[in-house]
Amino acid sequence: SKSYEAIEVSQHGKLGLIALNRPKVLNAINRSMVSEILDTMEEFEADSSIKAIVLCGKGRAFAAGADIDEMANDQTIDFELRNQFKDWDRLAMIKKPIIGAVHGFALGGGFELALCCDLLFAADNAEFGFPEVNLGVMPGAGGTQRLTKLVGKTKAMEWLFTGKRITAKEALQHGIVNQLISEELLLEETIKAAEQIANQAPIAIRLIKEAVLKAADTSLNEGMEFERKNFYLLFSTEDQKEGMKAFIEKRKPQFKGK
Ligand code: CO8
Repeated sequence: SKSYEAIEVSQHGKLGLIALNRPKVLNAINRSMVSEILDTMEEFEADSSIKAIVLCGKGRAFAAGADIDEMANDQTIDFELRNQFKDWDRLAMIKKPIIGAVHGFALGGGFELALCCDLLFAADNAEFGFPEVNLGVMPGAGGTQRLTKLVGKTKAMEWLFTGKRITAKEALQHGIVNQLISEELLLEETIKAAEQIANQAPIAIRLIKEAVLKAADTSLNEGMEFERKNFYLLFSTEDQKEGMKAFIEKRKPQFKGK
């Protein structure tokens, strides 16, 4: 298997697992970490044995943000020439479901990465936040947009202006996370939930993800048209025939992802 600098990669049945792995710096996200994550996700995307992706952090945090050491001396034009966020755009193109498991800190770029997950499970000790303002900057990988779409202007503005941390409980109340789990059980329970999704009809899951993400980006009418086309499209899958036949025959469906 390949070796990585900043992540650990494994396969668990139908799941592809990515663990952020710079525990000494609380998984501070440097540029090579982002490109390793995306290279791996694209490999998972191309691997038909993998149906869902789990993202977690090693050590005591999910990720405490972008690597400040790497970024401290950057100039405006460095970002422009490097096209710094192209890997984050690749992340938005991943069609398989991404399930995040957050424990400890998910700050700055770490929070942005968490917000890119389709489902998010959090340990009771998870803390989210955008402390960029304390560094004289602001989020750059979607934070102002995704947080605002998710929780609305009022809380987004407050959290982004103050940099204050959002507790796991608050994150649950505001719909940032799906469920809280004790830290010891977090990964195990996240894997169980991901396995359930991995056992659903893969093309249905894929088109659901696409349609839900579309909702954040489009008017209701356009979104409905998009949904409808995806709904029609599923009737050319074998899994639709199998799913409905199994219901009628009162048995469990055997989905093939075709
Ligand atoms: N970058 C680099 N190193 C870090 C980072 C980071 N973001 N966070 C923690 N570390 C390092 C610390 O420097 C420390 O290293 P060392 O042991 O060598 O001194 C080690 O990790 C452990 O951290 P602490 O000793 O500070 O641990 P504490 O438990 O005392 O504190 C905190 C934990 C509160 C999380 C604290 O480490 C902290 O405030 N970290 C910085 C948080 C932050 O400001 N994050 C936002 C960064 S800016 C950002 O994310 C912009 C996003 C833009 C786009 C995204 C691109 C990826």
